[in-house]
Amino acid sequence: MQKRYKFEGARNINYLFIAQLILLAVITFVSSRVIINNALADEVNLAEKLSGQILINTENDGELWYVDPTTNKRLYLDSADFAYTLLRSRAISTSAQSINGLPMGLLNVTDTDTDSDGISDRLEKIIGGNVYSVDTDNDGFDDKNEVLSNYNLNGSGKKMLDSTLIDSFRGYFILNVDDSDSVWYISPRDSRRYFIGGPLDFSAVVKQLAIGINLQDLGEIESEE
Ligand SMILES: [Ca+2]
Ligand SMILES: [Ca+2]
Ligand SMILES: [Ca+2]
Repeated sequence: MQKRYKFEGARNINYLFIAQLILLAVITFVSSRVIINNALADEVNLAEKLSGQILINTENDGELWYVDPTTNKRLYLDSADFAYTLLRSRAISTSAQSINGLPMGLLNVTDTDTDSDGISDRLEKIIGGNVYSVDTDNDGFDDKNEVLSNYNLNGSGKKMLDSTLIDSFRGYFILNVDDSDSVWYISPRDSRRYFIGGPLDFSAVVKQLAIGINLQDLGEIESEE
């Protein structure tokens, strides 16, 4: 009888030990899944946070990246020329009316500005400004102030902004379907549209609106390709 009890006791201990091992394995598995899921969530969060932004790698010769807002993956931009061609080819075509419903920002571009009102001739021609007058509609408010305050620079009244459109275009490059020279970048930093008529304008966007990022954070955003 004693032997039998000993045997049963040993068997009980074995069962207990095996149960503990299984529990440990389960806990390890579950906790590692939690860690992995948290890491994945961080990646998603950073990619989402930087969606539509232009990034400068602060640790690798200022490499440029764009986080495509459709995929939240990063795209390598080899040069301003390359970036302009690539991002223009990806631009969403939309109407002039839609573009008009987005607030406008101005880039510091060294370019011909005949009337020195702070808006280049190229841009004035796109937005209906007079390149020979600092106050196109002669209402006492200069063109630059009207543009930055969302007033009509060539007529009375304030522009009607469309917050739904601003939300849906934030971070994208858009193209006026009726005017192939009218390409705009909607910066997620200030939700304003910036005229991108060529590589020069893209370089100005980088200087004014790009965000510095280190290698580690960059590695958390999935790369396209
Ligand atoms: Ca001007
Ligand atoms: Ca003007
Ligand atoms: Ca005016």
